[in-house]
Amino acid sequence: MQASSLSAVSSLPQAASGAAWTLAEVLALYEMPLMDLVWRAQGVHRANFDPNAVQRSTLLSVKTGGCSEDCGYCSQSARYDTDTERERLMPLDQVVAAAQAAKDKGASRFCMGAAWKGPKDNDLERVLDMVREVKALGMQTCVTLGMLQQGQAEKLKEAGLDYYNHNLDTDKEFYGQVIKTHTQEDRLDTLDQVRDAGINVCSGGIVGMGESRKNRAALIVQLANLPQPPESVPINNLVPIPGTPLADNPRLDPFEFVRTIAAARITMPKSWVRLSAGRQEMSDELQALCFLAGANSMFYGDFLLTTGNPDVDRDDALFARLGIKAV
Ligand code: SAM
Ligand code: DTB
Ligand code: SF4
Repeated sequence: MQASSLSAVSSLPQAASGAAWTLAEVLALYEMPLMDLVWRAQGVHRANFDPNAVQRSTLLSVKTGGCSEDCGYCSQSARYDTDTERERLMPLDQVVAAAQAAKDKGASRFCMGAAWKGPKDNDLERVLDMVREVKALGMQTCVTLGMLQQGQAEKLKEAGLDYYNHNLDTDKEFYGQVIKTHTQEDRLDTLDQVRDAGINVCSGGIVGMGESRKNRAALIVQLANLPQPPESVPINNLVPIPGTPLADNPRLDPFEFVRTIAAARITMPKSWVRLSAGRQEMSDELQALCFLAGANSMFYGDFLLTTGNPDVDRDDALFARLGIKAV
């Protein structure tokens, strides 16, 4: 095919206007020549966003390790012997100081993560204080606390929460091979509660866990076909954690990661697609290709939750070299 004009590329696979995406359509995106796919994704990106702006959130693990859940990729599951030390819920003043430091470095959102199956009511009260105080600094707020019980999302909304992160993580067909203590259906239930409470949804997944391309496409279909697509879609590349079952998993071809970003951009044109875990191992050139494929948000700060992220100096230099502005 001659893919040298916009019209030629526009005639490539796409869901009918307003219709749900099918697995065949998203698989067809994955199977396009990479240059055509990236060009198509960049076209969708430009029609919906400033192509030279990237949103930056800083993460903080406010409660680390000792999690009851069996997620085969995670350093924080109590079931695996990893280097992550268990820590209690962080005092409020430390959280606020970290948020202020992130704001001073130029992050617009502060995301607080807890290694829980879900929050107990008394833990939630302490997180609500964190949300209120971080919001008062003039930052957007995000938390990722696991599965919610009835009424908890409303309390978070009242405290001023802007985003709740809860990933579908992987195709429902593959889910049980990696995550043994809850189902993807449980996660969908929490996403419904977040949506109903009027909080922005942040939901995406992890690639590189040994899933097939079909599994990756199915996850994208599922996210895109939610009653309303998530406002934020994190795409994580597995960070292999020694001591977990996925520690020695073969690495995903980086171009397959780029294809996943592009498929998310094309199927969720108005969502912020987040280039998430795994960035520390990526070259600057690969990250630039991810931005070209439609990624327009990322985690900014020297740490993710328990693992490293590129230093802020490296990220600031990359933004300057690429002419990207932070939003
Ligand atoms: N316990 C909560 C939960 O499971 O939603 C919040 C914290 S959990 C660590 C947040 C997300 O981090 C997971 O859903 C997963 O997508 C991502 N994640 C965790 N460990 C990872 C790893 N080793 N590599 C890539 N992503 C990872
Ligand atoms: C998301 O999708 N990725 C972030 C955030 N949401 C909470 C977490 C990545 C964790 C990577 C492994 C670690 O540092 O423990
Ligand atoms: Fe616990 Fe979340 Fe890690 Fe699963 S991903 S073990 S729920 S912290």
